Amino acid sequence: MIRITTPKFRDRDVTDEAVYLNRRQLMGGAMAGLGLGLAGPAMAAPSGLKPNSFEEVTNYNNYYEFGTSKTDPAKYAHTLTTSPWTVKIDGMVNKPGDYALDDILSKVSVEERIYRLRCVEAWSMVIPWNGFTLSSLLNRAGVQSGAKYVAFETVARREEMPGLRYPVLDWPYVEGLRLDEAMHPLTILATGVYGKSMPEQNGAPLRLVVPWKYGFKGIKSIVRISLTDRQPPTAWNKANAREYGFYSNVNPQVDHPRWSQATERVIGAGLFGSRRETDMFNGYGDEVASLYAGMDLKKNY
Ligand SMILES: Nc1nc2c(c(=O)[nH]1)N[C@H]1C(S)=C(S)[C@@H](COP(=O)(O)O)O[C@H]1N2
Ligand SMILES: [Mo]
Repeated sequence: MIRITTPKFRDRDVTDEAVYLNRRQLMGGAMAGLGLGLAGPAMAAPSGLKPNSFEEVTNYNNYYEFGTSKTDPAKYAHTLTTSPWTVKIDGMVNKPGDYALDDILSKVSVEERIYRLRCVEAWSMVIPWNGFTLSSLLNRAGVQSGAKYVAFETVARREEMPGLRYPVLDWPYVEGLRLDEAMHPLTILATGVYGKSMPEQNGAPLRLVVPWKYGFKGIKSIVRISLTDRQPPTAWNKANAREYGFYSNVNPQVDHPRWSQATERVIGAGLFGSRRETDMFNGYGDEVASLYAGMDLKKNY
């Protein structure tokens, strides 16, 4: 189900994880009894997902600005100053400018979206995000008719991000989507997990989530969103174009040059984890396959 919360649903409303799961079950039962559900986009595709624990979601991360090990972000990302926060929206929009995060949040509705996250490294989780559709923000900024792509940029602060000392990637981290991908109702800007404001290690205060693409498309701690008519450069593609394409749709039939993408390790499933078969478009094919009709997905990886 989609649980609509107000944009101000922050720390003071913290729900303990056990209570939260319990309440979800109760709501699920109530909704089923009323014959509701399966209407909104969040209910479509993989249903009945059991979220990973808050512990797993916040202690096994990729955020290279804070180090390259999975436990570095939880250790170091708390040094990031996330308030005040502004997002520059520029390029081919009618209302360019510096948008304060509070102002952005005051005009959108924050919902819960429980999505699979499939990392290109062949592991996966299920994460209960809180967020709002990227389309709602882009519509507010007024996308001009010639715009074809959306470019995103992560904050880059050497004083606060120890990983910037190492040239692992060409900082700042940048990402991009085609405009129709950006406007798709499954594409969200996330402001939290488990009903709590976004932990720094997960990309506070605002990060992208595109559930049918590999996790690295979900750029964290966004400070700039630009509308453009040219396909924008992306951080991992610049680092290794053969291994990481612009589209990066989850696809079990297109292997990474160094490993298979046919299966994935499920984080937290048993002592040694377990494997599941990877789904085309990460299980969201009914919603998004039409975006790629006629495209050769082996070439456009
Ligand atoms: N700025 C930035 N965004 C990033 C990354 C990063 O290193 N820097 N890592 C990406 C990768 S590889 C993944 S799998 C997801 C992980 O998100 P999570 O830690 O919230 O699960 O964030 C993505 N966003
Ligand atoms: Mo990833």
